[in-house]
Amino acid sequence: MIPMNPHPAAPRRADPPEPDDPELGERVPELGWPVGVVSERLGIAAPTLRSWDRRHGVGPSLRTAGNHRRYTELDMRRVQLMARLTAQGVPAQSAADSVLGMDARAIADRLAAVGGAIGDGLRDVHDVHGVHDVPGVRGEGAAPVGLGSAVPDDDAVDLVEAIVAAARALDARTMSLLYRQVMRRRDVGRAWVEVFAPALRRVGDLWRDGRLGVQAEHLTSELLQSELRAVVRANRLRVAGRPVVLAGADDEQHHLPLLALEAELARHGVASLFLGPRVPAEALVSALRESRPRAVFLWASLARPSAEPLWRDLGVVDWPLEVVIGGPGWADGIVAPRGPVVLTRVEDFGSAVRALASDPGGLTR
Ligand code: B12
Repeated sequence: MIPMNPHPAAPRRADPPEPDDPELGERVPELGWPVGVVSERLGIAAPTLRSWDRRHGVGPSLRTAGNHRRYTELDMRRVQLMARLTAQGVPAQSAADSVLGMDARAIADRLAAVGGAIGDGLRDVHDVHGVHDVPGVRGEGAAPVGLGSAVPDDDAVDLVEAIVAAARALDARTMSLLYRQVMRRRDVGRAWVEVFAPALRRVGDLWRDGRLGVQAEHLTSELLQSELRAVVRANRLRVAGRPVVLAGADDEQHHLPLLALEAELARHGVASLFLGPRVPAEALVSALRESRPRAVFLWASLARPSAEPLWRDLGVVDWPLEVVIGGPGWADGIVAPRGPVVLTRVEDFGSAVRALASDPGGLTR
């Protein structure tokens, strides 16, 4: 038997979990796997494996007494995920930061989600995209932003991961390229539901858990705002008619869902009067009286006060107005003021679009 020594040298941002952690069911093989076997099993060239170990710290956690590298099963899964991320166009360092920040459970979940048991799944990524030629990532500007046709996809999970990795690395260029890749292959509604909202949730959770700085959250949302606005601009000649009003509730700084809605509505030819975040109730009511829209959408991520001034102020509305509210901040059981206001609560993006579009049939255009 070859005596094993823990590899003390390479500094790791997140140490691998204890190999015999019972929760993970992970056991160090009696003999770890040498580079050649890992290369064979995963279909990754040995020099690439050595380079990932040397430069990025993603490698074997064991060495023999003779200093030969030995990979555990967990090391292999980490490498496998790294390969998937780099195949998505994530720079190696960002991918390494991401996989080194994950525990065994998170890595297993990511791989399971993309069908990546050891020994399978890699070649399909290589075959479909080509490791160094990911469509959309490097071929910037090939298709109009946000106007791509809806094609079935199975890589949303990888894209979410790649965006989160770029956020953690504050890698603005990669993040923008990923956003464009997402929208090149999906319309903006699908992009929001399948990739952007899940990525935002992950970023928010990492921030809450102290594993990502607020600067990364800002970067993620700032760049996404640009991309969503580009969709609005690209569709500016399509929109017509009386605009619907889109606004964030008073004191509500989160407004990405409003931008995504504006973009999707624009795609369907629906004009919006976009008032942005933190719209005081009084100002909103003034805007409604001036523009007399058919519908207004209000977003709230943060919990609204129980005495919402808006419901009282809406009493002045004297034309048929549909007030659509969305976001987790709204309490249950809100009652619309008497009069011509109809209050609708929507739970998801698609319902919001349907509620706001004047011509629901147009949604299939
Ligand atoms: C980006 C972001 C920011 C950015 C906002 C930039 C911008 N222009 O919007 C910045 C950095 C400014 C920010 C600030 C803050 N943030 Co913030 N932020 C986020 C983040 C990451 C994304 C927000 C977003 O766009 N959400 C949209 C989707 C992803 O939200 P969702 O709740 O998951 O959506 C649900 C439904 O609404 C539905 N859905 C999804 N999309 C859509 C679309 C439509 C139209 C509809 C109808 C439904 C729908 O599906 C989901 C349910 O399954 C969230 C994380 C999160 N989970 O939302 C935190 C989050 C909302 N923020 C949070 C906090 C605490 C703050 C701050 C208070 C922090 C602080 N101390 O300063 C401030 C808020 C200040 C204020 N007064 O508003 C918390 C809120 C916790 C809570 N419930 O109270 C969150 C949840 C992070 C977390 N996990 O803790 N934030």
